[in-house]
Amino acid sequence: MGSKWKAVTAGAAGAVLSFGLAELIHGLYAGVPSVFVALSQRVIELTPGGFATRAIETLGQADIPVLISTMVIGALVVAGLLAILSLRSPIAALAGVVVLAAIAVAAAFTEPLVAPVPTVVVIVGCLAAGVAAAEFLLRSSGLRATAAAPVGDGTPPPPTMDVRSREAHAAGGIAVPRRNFLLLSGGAAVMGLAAAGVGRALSGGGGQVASAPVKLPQGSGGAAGVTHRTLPPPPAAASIEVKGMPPLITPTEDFYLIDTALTAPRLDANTWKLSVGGAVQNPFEISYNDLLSMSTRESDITLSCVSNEVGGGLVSNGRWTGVLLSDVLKEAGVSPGDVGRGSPAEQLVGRSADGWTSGFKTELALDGREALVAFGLNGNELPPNHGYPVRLVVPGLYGYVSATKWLTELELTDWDFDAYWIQRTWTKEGPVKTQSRIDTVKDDDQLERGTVPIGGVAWAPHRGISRVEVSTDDGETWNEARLAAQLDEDTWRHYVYDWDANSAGEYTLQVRATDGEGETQTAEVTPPHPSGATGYHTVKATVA
Ligand SMILES: Nc1nc2c(c(=O)[nH]1)N[C@H]1C(S)=C(S)[C@@H](COP(=O)(O)O)O[C@H]1N2
Ligand SMILES: [Mo]
Repeated sequence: MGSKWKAVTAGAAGAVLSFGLAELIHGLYAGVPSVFVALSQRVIELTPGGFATRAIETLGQADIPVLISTMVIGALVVAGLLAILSLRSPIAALAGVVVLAAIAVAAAFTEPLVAPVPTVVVIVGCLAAGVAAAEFLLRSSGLRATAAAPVGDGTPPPPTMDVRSREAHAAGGIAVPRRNFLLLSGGAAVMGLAAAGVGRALSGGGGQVASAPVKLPQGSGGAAGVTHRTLPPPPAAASIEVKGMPPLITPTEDFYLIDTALTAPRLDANTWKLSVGGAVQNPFEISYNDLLSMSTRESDITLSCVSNEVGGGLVSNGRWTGVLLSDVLKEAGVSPGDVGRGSPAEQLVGRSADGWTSGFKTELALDGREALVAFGLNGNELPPNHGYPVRLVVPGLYGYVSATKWLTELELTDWDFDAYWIQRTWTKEGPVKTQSRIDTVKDDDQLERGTVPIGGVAWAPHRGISRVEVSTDDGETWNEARLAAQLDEDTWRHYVYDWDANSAGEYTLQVRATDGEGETQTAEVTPPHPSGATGYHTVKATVA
């Protein structure tokens, strides 16, 4: 092993140890953010539009492993280079570590729940531990034997040491047999990884957390006119039961997940507050309990992501509990006359605890649709990854312009402000495009001759679905599908077409939906960026 590679190994082992220790402490005390997550988070935000548009909007899905491995490799490379540098100039390497400390502190300080002093102490302490470990490894490898001797004490080496170590000792190195270098490095790395693993487990990183049923305050606090509207179970007629059909209401654990947060911010409902301000007459703050003491309602609303490909799974239907956004705005003294085009309250910006923002036309919150300041999903409190304790849900708008999770602030402002994804080149207004999906037949399915139910979901939230047609000949002819009862104009609708598949061959199946205003979805194929994918979902199957 060349001396450079030894130095890299020592540096990398030190880096793993410091990150691991930091992760462990984060697990024990949430006031110290995960430095690793904080750094990765800043990388996401600094990523320029082009890459961010494709890779990052769907971070909830496949891109996390890529990001994490890039970060890990990057950290190891930097640590290795610093270790090589330290052989020539320990001072320069130390300066490099100080810069790293500053970057880590800066990244950590932008995390939502940071406790400043402990965070600085922990970051400096963990880096010092990593540097000490790397230094120890460099000396144990004999690499420091020729360097200036920082801790030589002039005493004779113990007689059990081998020759190399004796030299190292004489030159001021410490007495560790050289052949154990790899073992020691590996040991340091394993300790670091173990610490990181324990830390992750303690902080609940990754795993879903079960959430409790929504509990509304009893007796409605005596306030006049406060109501809590709940919904009956969906009528049987609103569902079509065919194998492969998604449930009409998406179970919470299957609800799609998209956000830019590597780990869901863990907010405390007892200290949470929503501030409503900007261009409003009566800015105010409201606590979780006071929000739940307002009139509440359950609403069925289909939420979808602008990144959803035609036929994709980034769409789900939830039964949300919340307060009407229009009621909250009324509290702030906002009326429809105040929010028109060009007004200082034209845009409603939602800000989350992690600094993410969304924004849409304020008038959409006041036009009668059931836009919610939501605290419940499917009867339970919001799970952490879906925005606990409170989020926005606006029927008819893609999530990126409206559905702020971990909501802490509503700000009325003019149309000039560009929210998070607008800054990254997605369109300013995000109305959900009419879409439909074939769920009961998948690409490459081998079907048996006979009746084949071609079914799935169609959605045009807030406009509703009036018609779904299915083609089995690549769009040449279209057949009327049977629609289940519309649960709500804001939700998707089940459909099925019973296809009489009586001759063998290859078939191209397609579906298209018409919204409640009589507008049929466009056949033009466009990608998700910048305003949502269009085109007909197409499935190729064989009848045997
Ligand atoms: N704070 C925050 N809220 C957010 C996002 C985010 O990245 N951060 N992503 C939005 C996007 S793009 C979508 S599609 C929806 C997804 O909500 P879900 O994960 O609960 O399905 O959340 C929205 N709310
Ligand atoms: Mo999204």
